Amino acid sequence: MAQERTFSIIKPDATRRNLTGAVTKKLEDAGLRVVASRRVKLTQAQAEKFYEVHKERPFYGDLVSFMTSGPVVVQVLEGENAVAKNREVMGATNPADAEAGTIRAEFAESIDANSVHGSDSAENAKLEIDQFFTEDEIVG
Ligand code: IDP
Ligand code: MG
Repeated sequence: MAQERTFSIIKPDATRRNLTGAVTKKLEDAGLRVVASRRVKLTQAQAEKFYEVHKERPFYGDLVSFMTSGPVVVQVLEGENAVAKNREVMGATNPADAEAGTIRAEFAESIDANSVHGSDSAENAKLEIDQFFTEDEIVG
């Protein structure tokens, strides 16, 4: 498969515990390249827009609060089959179900404070990347 891009967020539970490097190492060890990265504190509006697909879910309010509770690191990852590869190295949403060695198995605190976000499709990856980065900020 050709090179592909995906979007990643290192979530507030991970930045709070100083795990930015440890999480990034897992991504790099999986063959993903960080081609853009920025540490930011999401605004309420940014978090609401980013998680709009989950608006009707009961956890939406808590999710937006959590994602604005501290700094995050937004990243563009590049590599072969990057969307699927990132989902694999992230592990299942609930860390209790995540495979050993995955980011969530090793680092997540709970199903909501689960250390990382990763796009679930190439189409969503493009939309998510476009929310945070311009093309000239992505250097492959
Ligand atoms: P994903 O992050 O593995 O793609 P999604 O289903 O897209 O999982 O959910 C987005 C985020 O919402 C999760 O990463 C997690 O932080 C939070 N979340 C998902 N399900 C629950 C839940 O049942 N309770 C609380 N938070 C949840
Ligand atoms: Mg998702």
